Amino acid sequence: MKAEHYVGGVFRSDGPAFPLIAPVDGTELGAVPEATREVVDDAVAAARAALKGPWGAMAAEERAAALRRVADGVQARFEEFVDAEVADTGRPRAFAETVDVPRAVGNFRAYADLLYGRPERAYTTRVRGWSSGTGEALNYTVRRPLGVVAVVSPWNLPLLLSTWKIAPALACGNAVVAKPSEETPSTATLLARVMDDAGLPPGAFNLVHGHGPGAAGEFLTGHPGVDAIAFTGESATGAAIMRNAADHVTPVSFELGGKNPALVFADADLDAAVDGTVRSCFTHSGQICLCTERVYVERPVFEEFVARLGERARALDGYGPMISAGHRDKVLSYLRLAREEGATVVAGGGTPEFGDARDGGFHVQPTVLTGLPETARAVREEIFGPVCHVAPFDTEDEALALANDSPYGLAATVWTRDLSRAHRVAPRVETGIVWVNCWNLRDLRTPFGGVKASGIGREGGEYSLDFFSEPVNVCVQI
Ligand code: NAD
Ligand code: 6OD
Repeated sequence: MKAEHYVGGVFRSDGPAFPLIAPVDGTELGAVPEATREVVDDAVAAARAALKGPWGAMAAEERAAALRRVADGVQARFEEFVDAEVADTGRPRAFAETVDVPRAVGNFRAYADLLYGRPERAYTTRVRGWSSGTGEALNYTVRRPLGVVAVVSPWNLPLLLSTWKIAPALACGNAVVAKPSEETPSTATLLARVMDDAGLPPGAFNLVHGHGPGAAGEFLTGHPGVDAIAFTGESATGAAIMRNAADHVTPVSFELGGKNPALVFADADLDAAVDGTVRSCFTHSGQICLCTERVYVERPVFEEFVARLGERARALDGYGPMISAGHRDKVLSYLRLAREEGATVVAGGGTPEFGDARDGGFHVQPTVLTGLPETARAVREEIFGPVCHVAPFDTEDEALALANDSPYGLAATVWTRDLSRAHRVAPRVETGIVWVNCWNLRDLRTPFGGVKASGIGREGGEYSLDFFSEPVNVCVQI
């Protein structure tokens, strides 16, 4: 798969190239063009021109039809998308087949559905005598696109997370300039092909490749021609983008890092809690922002839970590599640190040996730690790998205090069979998402996002439309 920029309806690969490395075995997959400031300028200008042309004039129902053609186009090239995502990320093929690509199709369909039947999302409010002496007035609200939207996305769920923003941004009538992660450019390039085939007017969707700091990501998010930024990635990157965006007071929607807790109460269905925690800690080798890294278990079942989780972690195979050598080294550095800080390694703790080509890749063993104080860096900082720390608690209040003692607040999981406890505990966990007796069960209409250092704003269903459009009130005196 050859990565290319897509600017104003034209594919191009200008700019210096950098190598794309396969995380599964360290081999070179190809070269990626690094967008210069000029390429980014062209993309923003093309997006602006699209807003003034046929794309800007398109009715909402025509946009919905275009999104459906994009969904159909991704579906038609399903296997190519799966191949590209598997090559770039090293993830298991089944994951790309059941999550990444179907969800991308689902993202375009969900926002096409949301537009259908209410072309301009006009809510009409009739107000009588709303200001003394002025009499009766009719107020109604129309939704206007924000303009040029920059979508900057990470490597962990490349297609899913970029389309999660691109679809609603286009649905609302914005023009998009997307910059995928430098580690995972391939499905974005395929998506540009699909947009082209679907007949989106030139400039409605643009794609630039490249790195973040001092490069394409920074050029784009600091660009005076960008009207809004939708970003998913690390909290520190969010802070850098916010500083860059501040000069132009550009609005941001941020989905950032986490250090997600799971609370396992002694009354939980322990089989389900162990199964769920294996999934929540180790899916995609912990490289999903919603993955659990801190597990708190009520003391009567602590020993049994740790033993069972450790056994399951040791038996895991094929959850995929870390995205890069650099990220593998970062995860391993946390394992070293955890040992120095006094951790007991219940399972994993290093790199696996396969005896085949995968030994050239960036793998880390699924790892279960215990015995660290809550102040340990491995307990406080996001590792973003297949590593969890398990600690005991004695009371519900203590469990909540432990869960909430974090700079992050993205997602939590509560395992209990006590219905009252579930409803009592869930709203008190300081995260944007709380799952009860499940993990990562997603309905695309629900609000998605984090509190504290885990993000700003919510996406999903109407919440995305609220970010990607501007309500304008019209008041007519009768
Ligand atoms: P990252 O922040 O390093 O990079 C994300 C994107 O930002 C990439 O496209 C990168 O090129 C770009 N970027 C980097 N520095 C930039 C800068 N200064 N200006 C503009 N763009 C810049 O994140 P990552 O390593 O790709 O992804 C992993 C992180 O993302 C983890 O922290 C994870 O928790 C987080 N994440 C959060 C969510 C969520 O929904 N909250 C989802 C997925 C990932
Ligand atoms: O499922 C989603 O919509 C979503 N935004 C998932 C994010 C996962 C983070 O890695």
